[in-house]
Amino acid sequence: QPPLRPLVKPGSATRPKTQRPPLHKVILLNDDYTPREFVVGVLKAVFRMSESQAYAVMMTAHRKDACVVAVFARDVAETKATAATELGRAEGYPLFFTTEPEE
Ligand code: TYC
Repeated sequence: QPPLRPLVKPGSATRPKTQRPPLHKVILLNDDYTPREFVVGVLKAVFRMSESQAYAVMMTAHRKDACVVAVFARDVAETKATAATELGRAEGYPLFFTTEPEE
């Protein structure tokens, strides 16, 4: 007689799917006043982007009015968006970052 083999892979029937927190996008909005180089500096400082990454994101926001910067857990997205917006505000610029849930 062949050995009896389990019908169900051990563990697979009862193991719950891992829950991941929903991600939130940080979105950079264009404005007419904040200098391009300042936007690039904020992206580098707050989002740890390289000069070329930051320049590309800044130019996309400039040309299309908005650009997704990155996605994070909600609290991280909100903290970074606020910190980046505050850097502009401290210099009197209307630079604005917002957040929205991903899909
Ligand atoms: N539009 C600004 C200018 O021409 C530069 C800028 C780009 C500002 C992107 C904000 O999200 C922004 N000085």
